[in-house]
Amino acid sequence: MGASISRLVSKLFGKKETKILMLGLDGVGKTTILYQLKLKKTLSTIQTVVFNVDFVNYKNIKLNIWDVGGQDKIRVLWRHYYTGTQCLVFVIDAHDYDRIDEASRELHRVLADQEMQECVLLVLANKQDLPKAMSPATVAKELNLENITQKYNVLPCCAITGKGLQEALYWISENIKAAARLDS
Ligand SMILES: Nc1nc2c(ncn2[C@@H]2O[C@H](COP(=O)(O)OP(=O)(O)OP(=O)(O)O)[C@@H](O)[C@H]2O)c(=O)[nH]1
Ligand SMILES: [Mg+2]
Repeated sequence: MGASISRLVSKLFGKKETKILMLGLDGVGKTTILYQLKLKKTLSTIQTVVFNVDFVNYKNIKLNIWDVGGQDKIRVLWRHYYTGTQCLVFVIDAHDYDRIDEASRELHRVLADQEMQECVLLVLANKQDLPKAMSPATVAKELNLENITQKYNVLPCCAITGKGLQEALYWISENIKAAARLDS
């Protein structure tokens, strides 16, 4: 009885805890996005060797964001972070035409894992400030997203200025809520 009342109270008034996993190739801007979301400013970054984790409060949701390093050699470690992920944020450098196929392969490898079948996917087409940056539609096509089973969206952003990141938080919060409603 006590436990169910406390569950009800936290459902009504408490912040929902969520796990957001942010992946992507090295240098695409994951850590810059995390700092921008958390501190609302651009900090200089160094390559992430393992991971950073921080939380952002958005509406009544506490988003625990895991930013895992994307260098080639450490991508094998990504799978250790899958458990409990409700939203995968996959970051793309939208002006890097040379590595979009590599990004697509890595993304599909992650999405095929058993532990990632229930999450939603938000692709961030970052670095929109750079010339000839790919649009979200082009990124969706290059990543071959049409046949994936996870619910997804592709949004443009610029981590340096923060443009597009509020829209990203909004989409995450709405779609994690929808997934939670389906679960209950
Ligand atoms: N022009 C531009 N540069 C950006 C943007 N976002 C990030 N960068 C730059 O891209 C470089 C790499 O950014 P990081 O945030 O360290 O990249 P990362 O994805 O965390 O890389 P790893 O930790 O190696 O996986 C830095 O020099 C950032 O300043 C952006 O929107 N526009
Ligand atoms: Mg990093």
